[in-house]
Amino acid sequence: MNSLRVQPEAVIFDLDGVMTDTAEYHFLAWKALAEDLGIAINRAFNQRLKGIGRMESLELILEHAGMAEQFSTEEKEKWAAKKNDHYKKLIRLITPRDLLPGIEPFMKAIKQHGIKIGLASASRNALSVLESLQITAWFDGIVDAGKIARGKPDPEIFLTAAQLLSVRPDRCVGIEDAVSGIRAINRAGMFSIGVGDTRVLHEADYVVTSTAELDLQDVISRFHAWKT
Ligand code: B16
Ligand code: MG
Repeated sequence: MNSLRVQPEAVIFDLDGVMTDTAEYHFLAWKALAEDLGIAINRAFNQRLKGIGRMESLELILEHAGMAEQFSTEEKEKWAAKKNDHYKKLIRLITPRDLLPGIEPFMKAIKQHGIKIGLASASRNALSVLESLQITAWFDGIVDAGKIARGKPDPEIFLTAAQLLSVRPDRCVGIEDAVSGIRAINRAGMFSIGVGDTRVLHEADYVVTSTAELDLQDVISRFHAWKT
């Protein structure tokens, strides 16, 4: 029976919040920067920053406080660089033990099935994070966020990953913790898996509350059902 199942040919991962909890470090760094600017942000607001690029995140924080017009582009770049310096200090603490639960066995199973693995992270720090986690070699294709013109929810980053892997988008599974990321996967015509709160990620084809629930056989069955 199994051989009749339509199997995905690639699984494309988001990084922050899916493979490791850098989403928390991004939050802490933005929260500190926002405090410097006299702005309070909480975890609920942070949901809107997940998956969104650095400058866009700063714009959202300033808009949230009605301060969008107060700074020049130069000043905004300075604030964004300050956040990034803080974030880079926090990610120095990352070790292989910071891989989220279940990710390692899930990736090993994907490899054993001859399915390709891609990375579609909006982060320009993605390579350092992968190095710290010691998982760079697991990937068959890593998108360079610096070369992506339109951020999530635009599908560009996921479509670029599929192209790098030479796999048709409708043969790919995308995994994301952000609403913007799920929308990008859906718009790319891929099967979307959300990691997090079902109420927040309800646009995903399938949602797990934790990466520990990711099971390749289950993903293959759901992908098959989605395709047929
Ligand atoms: P950086 P992902 C995204 O990574 C984060 O979710 C988002 O919070 C961050 O602002 C963005 O990367 C840019 O990151 O400032 O390091 O370039 O979730 O797409 O892996
Ligand atoms: Mg993410």
